[in-house]
Formats: sequence, C-alpha cells, structure tokens
Amino acid sequence: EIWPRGDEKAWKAGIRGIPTNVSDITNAIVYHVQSTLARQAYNLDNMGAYQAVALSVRDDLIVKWNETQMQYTRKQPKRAYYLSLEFLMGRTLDNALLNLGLKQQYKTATHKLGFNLEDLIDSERDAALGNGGLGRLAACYLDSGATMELPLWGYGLRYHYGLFAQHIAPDGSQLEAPDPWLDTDNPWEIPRQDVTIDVRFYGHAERIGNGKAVWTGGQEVLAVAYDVPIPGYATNTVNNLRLWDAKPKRGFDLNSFNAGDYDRAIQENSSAETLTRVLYPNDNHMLGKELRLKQQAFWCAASLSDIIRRFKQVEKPWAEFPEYVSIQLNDTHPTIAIPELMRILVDEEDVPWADAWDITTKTFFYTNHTVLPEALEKWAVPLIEHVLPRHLQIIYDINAAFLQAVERKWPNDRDRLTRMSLIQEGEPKQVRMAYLATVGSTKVNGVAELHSHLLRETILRDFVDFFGKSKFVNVTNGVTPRRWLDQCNPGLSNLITDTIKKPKAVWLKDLTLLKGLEPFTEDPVFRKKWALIKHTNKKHLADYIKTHLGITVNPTSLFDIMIKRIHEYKRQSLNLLGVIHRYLAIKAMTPAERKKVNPRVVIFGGKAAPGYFMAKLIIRLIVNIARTIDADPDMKDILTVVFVPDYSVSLAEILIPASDISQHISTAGTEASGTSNMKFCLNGGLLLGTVDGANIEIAEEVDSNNVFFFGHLTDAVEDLRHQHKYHPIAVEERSPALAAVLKEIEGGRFGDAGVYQPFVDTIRTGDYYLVTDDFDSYVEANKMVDEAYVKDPEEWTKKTILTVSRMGKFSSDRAIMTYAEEFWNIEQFPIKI
Ligand code: OX2
Repeated sequence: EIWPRGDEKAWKAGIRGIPTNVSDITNAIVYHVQSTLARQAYNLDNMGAYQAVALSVRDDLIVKWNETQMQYTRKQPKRAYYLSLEFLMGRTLDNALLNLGLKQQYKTATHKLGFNLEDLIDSERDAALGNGGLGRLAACYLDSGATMELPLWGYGLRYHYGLFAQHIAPDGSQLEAPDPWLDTDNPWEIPRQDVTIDVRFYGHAERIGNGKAVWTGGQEVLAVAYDVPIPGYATNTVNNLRLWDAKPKRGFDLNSFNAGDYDRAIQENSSAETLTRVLYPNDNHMLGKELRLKQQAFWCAASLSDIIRRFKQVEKPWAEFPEYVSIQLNDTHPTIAIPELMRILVDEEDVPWADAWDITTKTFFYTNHTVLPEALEKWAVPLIEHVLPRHLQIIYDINAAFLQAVERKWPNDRDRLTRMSLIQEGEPKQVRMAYLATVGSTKVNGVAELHSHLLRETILRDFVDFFGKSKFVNVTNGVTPRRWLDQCNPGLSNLITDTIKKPKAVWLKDLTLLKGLEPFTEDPVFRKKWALIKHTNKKHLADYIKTHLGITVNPTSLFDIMIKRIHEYKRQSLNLLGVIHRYLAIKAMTPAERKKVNPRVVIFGGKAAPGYFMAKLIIRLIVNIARTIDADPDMKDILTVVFVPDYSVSLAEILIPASDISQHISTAGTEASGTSNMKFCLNGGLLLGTVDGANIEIAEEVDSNNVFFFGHLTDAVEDLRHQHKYHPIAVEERSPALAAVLKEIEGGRFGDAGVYQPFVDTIRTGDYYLVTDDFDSYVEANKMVDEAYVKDPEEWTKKTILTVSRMGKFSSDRAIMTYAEEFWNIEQFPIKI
C-alpha cells in the first residue's frame, strides 16, 4: 500500500541509497554545484563548495529520515514530543558527517575537488535559535533521542532572526546587530508547504454549556512546517525537528487593494509574518509582551494540531491518546498547550471535561529550569483574555476545579487557596504559568539535584503537599558527547579510543566507558600525550584570538575561561573583581617576584540581553579592564584578559577544549544546573565553582579533590541577604581586599568612574548576589588553582584525566533515557534499512 500508483519497480529502482564511496560522493557534490547551484568549478568559493557539500549530505540525511518516518508511521510506536521555544543547534555539517559516519569520505572527496573540508565546515553559519543553556539542552536532547533510537520529535519556531550578533563599540559596550541567518540558503531544512495549520487569535469565545464554548472571529494565521532532520550517531534513525513559520492566511485584502489602499491591503499580511520574525533575546527573564504570548500560542496550537492529526491515523479512542503521545514542556513557555489540548478535546472533539482533563494531565510533563523570581512566567489576565479569550475561560475552569480539590483537602484554609491559585490577585491579575504547568502534568522535574530539591522546598512546596512527593522528581541535565567531545576535540577523542580499546561507536554511546581511562592516570607516556592535546587545543585558541582580536596569548599560561550569558546571578562580577585584585597584586610586586607568578589568560565571553542595563555595564567594564591590563607592559606574559565577542555554539567548540580552568560561580542556589560545566570537565578543564547546580554532582562523580570549590552554601544565602538589607556593614569591613578593588574602579583606573558607579553600587548596597561575602574565598580558591597548576604539572594532568574518566553520568543519553523510561514510557525503536 505504499506504492499507491504506477509501477512499483519503477519507484523502487528510483529510490536513492546513501553513497558511501568517495567517487559517488564526489559526483554528488559536483551534481549540486552544477545543477542545484548552477555554478562551475572555476567560480566556486568556499561558501559555494560548502553549500554543495551540505546539499549532498542533506540528500543522505533525507534517505534515512524518510525511512525512519515511514517505519514510525507503519508501526505506530508511542512517541514523545519535546516542545521548546529554543533550539540552539549551532552548525550542522560536521555533526551530520560524524553522525552518518561519512566524514573521512567527504574529506577525501572535497580534497579531490580542491577544497579543505574543515574550511567548508567553518563557512557554515550557526543556527542560533536560542539564548543559552535551555536552548542548547534541547539541541543535545534531540541528538541523544536520535542516537538512542527513540521516537522523539522536537517542535519549535522558525525564527527568521536568531539571537543577535554581538559587537563591541569603541567605548567597550555591547552593540547588537541582527542575525538574518536565513539570508543564506539553509540546506538543513525541508520546507513543507503542504503541512499547514490555521491558528486563531483574538475574537470572541461564547460558552454553550457543559464546559464547552465556541471561539470565533479575530485573526487567523497560517503555520507552515519546516522540517530539520536530526541524525542519530551511528544508527539509521533520523528524527525530526519541526519548526513553524507564520504566513498570512489570505494573501492580502482584495477589497482594500482594489480601492487603491495598498498599505491597508497588506497590513494583516505583515502582522502575521511578524510572529516568527525574531527570537526574544532574554535568558532567565520574563517580559510580558503580547507578541511573545502570540508566539507561544501559535507554536503550541500548531504543534498540538499536528500531533493530533498523527494520532487520528491510528483510529483509537481519545482515552488512549496518552498511550501514543507524551509531551515534554521545556520550561513554562509551552504551558498554553495545556488549555489548548483541553479546548480541542472539549470544544472540537466533544470529549467530556473530566475525561479531557484526565487525558491532558496524562499527556504532559513539565521541566522547570529556574527558581529565579524574575524568570517565572506570569501573564496578565487581560492580555490572555484579549489574545486567547477561550484559553482564559479554560484556565479559570481548571483553576476552579483545582481549588475545590484543595479546599476539600484543607477546608477553610484561605491562605493556602490564595497561595496555590493559578491566578495571582493584583492589578492586573496574573496567571502563574509554573502552577498551571504543574497542575496539568504527570511529572514535574528540576534539572539537577539541588535545583529539584529547592523546587520542592520553595516555589512548589504547597503542590508537593497536595499531589504527593512522587510527582516531583529530578533529572540532572546532560550534554551530547558527540558534539562536546568527539566533534570539538577530535585529538582527545582519538586518544581515548586508542586507550580504552573500544570503538567510538561504542563508547560515545555509553559514556561510562570513559572509566577505562582511569588506570592510565599513572602512565607517564599517556599523560604526555594527554597534555600535548590540551596544549594543541590552547594553541588553536591562541591562533583564533590572534587573528580575530589581535591579542597575543601564550599557550603555556593557565587558560581560565568563563563563557555564558551575562547575568548578575552568574557573577561575572566576581570574576572581573578577582582579575583586578590579581592585577593590583602583580603591580605591587618587584620584577623578581613577578617572574614567579603563574601566567594566566582570563577569557570571558557571553551576551547580555539588550535591555539588561547592568549586564551590559558589566561587559563594558570587562572590556575596559582587559584593555588597561593588556596595555600595561608590567603584565606582559603574566596576565592577559580577553573578552571574546559574539559568543556562540561554534565558538564554544573552540574555547572549551582549550581550558585549564572554567568558572561556574553563581550565588549558591541560583544556577539550576549549568551545562557548560559538564562540557569543560569532559574536555579536561577543571572546575572553579560554587556549591551550586550540577557543580555539586560533578564533584560527587569526579571527587571533590579535583574541583576548586569556594563560597557560601545555599542555606546561608537567605540570612546573608537579610543582613545586607537590615544590618549593612561597609565593604571596607567585610572584605578589605574587595574594597581596594572597588576603589580602583571608582578612581577611574578603567575609564570614567561615573560610568561604572551603578555597578559598584550594586555591591556596596544590597549586594543581592553576595559578591562581598564570597570574594575572599574566591581569591583563596584562585590561589589554590595557581598552586596546583604550577607546583606539580603532572599532578594537574592526573586530575584532568581522572575528571574526564568520571564524567560518564553527564551524557545527555543518560538523561534522555531517564525521560523515555520514567516519564514518557516510550521504547527504543531501531530503524532497519
Ligand atoms: C537555564 C538555566 O539557567 C541553567 O542553569 C540550566 O542549565 C539550563 O537552563 C538548562 O536546564 N532559561 N534558561 C535556563 O533556565 C531558564 C528559565
């Protein structure tokens, strides 16, 4: 029945296989140069060659993608869907080649055609459809889902502009530039003009009894699917990431057009297309903008409609929906999917309310990524009422039923009802999305042990009392070892393969096998090879810094790297103040003393949300500290500070393998997990960090001897904040060392003091993130790092080997299998070709 027309033999004969020999691959590339791109060898640049190679790889992916989707359709295994407003994919070509196992062949083929594959790989633009950890996690999970052969799809938005590009202005501040990443053809997506869904906004919802309503009028927008193939590593599985693009439903308003009012005729048109125009550039911060709510609703409605269409193919009763479908909500961004599924079931499919609620709560699972109050989503009731009038009714109905149940359990406890209500009183009233997501899901999880614990003890405490403990669990994040070890650090990956005597196709899918490295810690020949790889990676980074920034760094120095979004809770502040402290200390030394200082290169990278004043000020200060220090001849070869602009996934792939130390120094209890901490340790960069997020579990695995911890613990934070607020003590008293540093900033050593005063003030007064409290122990920890690094390089190398060998837990394969087995109840479904 899959050959519905024509001659089956003709169809079968025409089906493409995947060429695996070099000459077929070469031919495929030449074909795309000539036929698809209509170019010739003599006018082909790297960009053109990249595109031809990418198109050829795309063909390979599509063969497996088709096969995978067909086998899913035929056998109808239960599927899981990962709804994420962000997928920070980075580049695709290298990853696709490695996952398909064709890199060597393509290297030879491109060489034959006069190109260097690595240069072509570098021609690709990052797909930056995410802000930071949350979006990159989604990308790692897709890689692991396909590698573990799970029927897992992603759903997201096809933003025309990804995260802004970051430039540094002459005065050192961040400048944002748009990222029109789709201006160059994107070979990694398959447009599906045939897969479209109507989505409604605004209008009017009229209740008609039995919990039902009809929703009419308003604006209708078309969602068009774009499919991004997601290849598993060394498997036949190629899963799908479906991104929705918005299109006006009608071309334009013909009446206005005919009346000569062209502007009006295309007005609705452009308002529809605005929907998927741009990614909101905030990390861990909620803005209550109407357009963002519309993005969320658009994406949820399109995805659910698509999922339901697929479910209808199996012709089963609605009660069995959760046996075919599980949906993971990546933070609260897709929470509107909960009332949307209720709307479809109740209003359109005639399912009674109680049954619909049962189906809905069995379908959804909610991952929380933060406890920071400013990041918790709350939508103003009047805004939801305006944009999604029917959804607001449903939310109120869900709330009424929920509060009745709370009332039955704890009669006459008004405080509790107020605390737990999905609607927060006030002007305006607000919908608490984390509560709605919790009530509407089967399980709720945090992303590291400490974070999950804090969730249960703080923001979701009442809900744990109500639903019971078993609903609230932990799934510690992970990272894909394909991209974050094999791809970014091939030297190390090859050494590991040779050493543990397991093929890559085996150990990269079972990262606990890294344990096999441990005995080699004591082997000096092995250590030498290991250390040489790190040195090579550092040279590579030094080259990058030289070519792109014109700064010379010495690869024998200790490379100290902090790359992440700029945020006060992450405390780049502590790092920059520590750098000034180091600078002052060196300045105060005699030349002879300076000779004994362990040289350090301190590297910062990260973007600030365009509207986040303090974060942008921090960037400006870092850049100017770097300029002052790098211009000071006394610091030559002793201390160099670098701010790497436009931090991205592909830059991380250069930076991480080159680190000796990486910093993860958030105020205890604020960083839910962190994932770059895992990437650094997996590449032999040791951790300098606070007792926070996944740092704690990393230390448990690798042994706390191999981690440099400092700072107050989570338990102490509340009291310290209270002290700062009600019994302030001057910085001069709390930390004289820090006071001396602040004085330098205020004295204008790094440029106009007035500019930085607001930053200094956050520390002098209030000090919400406890910089003062942790500064001295931070300086102390840095001393320990220096000592460990200089005193005994062999010992240092041993630490890095032990660390890598014990990082098995942090593979995203482990995390995704936990979701598959303990949440979604889906099974591995190998694809046979
Ligand atoms: C981030 C968290 O800040 C980070 O700690 C975590 O590792 C990452 O998500 C993946 O779980 N937006 N970004 C995050 O949380 C939110 C909200």
